[in-house]
Amino acid sequence: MTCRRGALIVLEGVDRAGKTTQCKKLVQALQQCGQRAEMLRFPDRTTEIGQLINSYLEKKSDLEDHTIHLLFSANRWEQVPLIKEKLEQGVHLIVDRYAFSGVAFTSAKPGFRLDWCKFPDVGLPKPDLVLFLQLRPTEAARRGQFGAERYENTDFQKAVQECFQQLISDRSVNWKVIDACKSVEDLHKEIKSHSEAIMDTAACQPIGELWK
Ligand code: ADP
Ligand code: FDM
Repeated sequence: MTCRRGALIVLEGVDRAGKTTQCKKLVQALQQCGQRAEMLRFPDRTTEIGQLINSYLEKKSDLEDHTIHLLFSANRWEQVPLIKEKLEQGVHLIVDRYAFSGVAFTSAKPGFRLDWCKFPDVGLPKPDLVLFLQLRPTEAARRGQFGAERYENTDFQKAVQECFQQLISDRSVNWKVIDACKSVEDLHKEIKSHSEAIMDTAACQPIGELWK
């Protein structure tokens, strides 16, 4: 078939929910089945904007809250030509965090409204599927201590979780909430099965525009 595009699949969730583990396993499994699949992650710390973000997250620099929000968004927009090109070539993109993390982490800060936070990301390539790995803070804590990066504290993470819940209630996005307490292998099977189903549906559809 000639028209088949790749699917844009995003994994979201609180810290230590298993996003990175599952993105890597999914890409590997798809490649082993002969599919073209690649992983992306946001923030992409390798670009010039990504380096500013990295320095902020590592607390080596301070940036005003609106400014860092817009930099996270710009860090996605700078990858849009590549994202579209890959999808059109039939490559499936498995993405570790996307605009939903952007909105949830900024709107968890005092004085930020959800709609203001969403606006810079309106029109980004719309994920065909967003898998939200749901994990209680007590379970997440068992997976190790927080590191030293910005945002890595329990109270802030709880506020982020509440903002994610608001985003999940938006039916314009194809959310699947997954219980992240399961074993790595069980989660992988579930995620692979949801992903394969959406790949067939997405294949002959145009790439959508997020929140438009
Ligand atoms: P995230 O990218 O969401 O922060 P990671 O994939 O980096 O999460 O995993 C965080 C930690 O939890 C790692 O030590 C990883 O080995 C462990 N982990 C990942 N998935 C599971 C799981 N399903 N059950 C138990 N531990 C897990
Ligand atoms: N984060 C991530 C944001 O605040 N906004 C965003 O747009 C994105 C993509 O950056 F604390 C936060 C979420 C997390 C940190 O951590 C990135 P990882 O470990 O690289 O996922």
